[in-house]
Amino acid sequence: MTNALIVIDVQNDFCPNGALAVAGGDEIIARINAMMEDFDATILTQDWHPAGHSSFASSHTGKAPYSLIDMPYGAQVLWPDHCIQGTKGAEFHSELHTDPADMIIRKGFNPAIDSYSAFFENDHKTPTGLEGYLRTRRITTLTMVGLATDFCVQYSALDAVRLGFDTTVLESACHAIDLDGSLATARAAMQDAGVKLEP
Ligand code: VGL
Ligand code: ZN
Repeated sequence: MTNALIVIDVQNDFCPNGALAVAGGDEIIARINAMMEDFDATILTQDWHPAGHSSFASSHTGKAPYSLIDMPYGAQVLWPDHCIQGTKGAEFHSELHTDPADMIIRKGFNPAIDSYSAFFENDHKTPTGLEGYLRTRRITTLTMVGLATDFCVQYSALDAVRLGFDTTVLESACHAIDLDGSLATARAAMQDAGVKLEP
């Protein structure tokens, strides 16, 4: 068994004072840093949108942040502008240890499709390349931590089990956005799909 720690989107915009701040988002960082040495590989993901991205409410006239829109690939939540390529908000939080990372995978750079999952864009078809990276490194077992539990962590974990990886979400090292009960829905979906939820 070769295991990897997948650290999802621990970026300034998802931490307090960020554009899409997750309450307590920075409180998980010390724990994540300490875990890195226990894994064969550490992989970081980075939400990385071009300005004017189609997941931004500001790109749709008359649409408010956190409302829903129908995209060709399905329903999409519209977000405040966040994690714009090259901005301070898109940088990793300064407390996150990035030197131990073997690989940093960026996602959400396609202007027309959002990408919550570290494996596939929100059309559930366009790969990010992470699957091939893990398989060629013979990594079979994944532990996921980071932000946000109910969006990028959830979608990454669901894709991971579907692809056959042994997948655990360590809930104390994640934080949720929790829009209209989305955390409870996400936990149930992950459990049903065979993701191991650990405190
Ligand atoms: C995320 C909403 C939009 C996340 C990314 O990292 O969970 N959520 N972009
Ligand atoms: Zn995003």
